Amino acid sequence: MSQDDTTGQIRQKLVDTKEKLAKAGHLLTGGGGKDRLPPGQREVKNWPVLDLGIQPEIPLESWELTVDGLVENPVTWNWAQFQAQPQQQFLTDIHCVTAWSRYDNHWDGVSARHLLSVVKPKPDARHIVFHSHDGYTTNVKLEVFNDEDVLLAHSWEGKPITTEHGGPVRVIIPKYYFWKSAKWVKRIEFVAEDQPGFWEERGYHNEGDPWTEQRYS
Ligand SMILES: Nc1nc2c(c(=O)[nH]1)N[C@H]1C(S)=C(S)[C@@H](COP(=O)(O)O)O[C@H]1N2
Ligand SMILES: [Mo]
Repeated sequence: MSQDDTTGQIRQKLVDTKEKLAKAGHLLTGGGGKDRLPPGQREVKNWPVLDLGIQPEIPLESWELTVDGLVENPVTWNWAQFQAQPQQQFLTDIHCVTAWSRYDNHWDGVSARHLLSVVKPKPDARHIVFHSHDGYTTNVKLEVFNDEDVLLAHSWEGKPITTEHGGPVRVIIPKYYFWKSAKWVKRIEFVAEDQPGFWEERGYHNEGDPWTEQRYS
């Protein structure tokens, strides 16, 4: 192999790596020239656990996710069916309303965009309610869920998401405070009228954009 060919190969590797990084960076919350840390937040390296005092254990054999309401094609997936959906990797930051942010979380799971392509929301579907095994609920507009960085995650940093962090499957909505990211999700319901969830009924903001500090209502 000539010197030139070898250099060419090395360069291509560099380009590939940078392309991957650029693609990942494109999915980062707060990318596109903004500061990375939203106002009033501080960066943490650990991953705090927040819940209502219940951490439901759901064996994979009995795990199910139902997606229903105002959709053309409601589905209930068991674990094998969920795993059979196209799997994608995501790299996102977490911003919790209790003022911690955690950068560069690697997730594996099924994209919201894929889920939407399967269930096909009806025209009158405007809002989504997430229902979890601990009785927790949270709400977002359909347009917030319908984003390229939103997913149903089963793995974090290459390992199954632990029970305390919402495994087997939790929602990840990176552009909003983390209370919108339902742990132990069991049902995703499409509705016409907005239905405030657990924290939204208890003084949290109905939206939750960290960049404009939509913390409390
Ligand atoms: N099912 C469920 N999901 C939930 C919660 C909860 O109590 N139950 N807490 C929310 C809040 S307030 C936060 S900050 C994050 C915490 O996720 P973590 O424990 O993995 O950091 O989960 C959100 N999703
Ligand atoms: Mo939170």
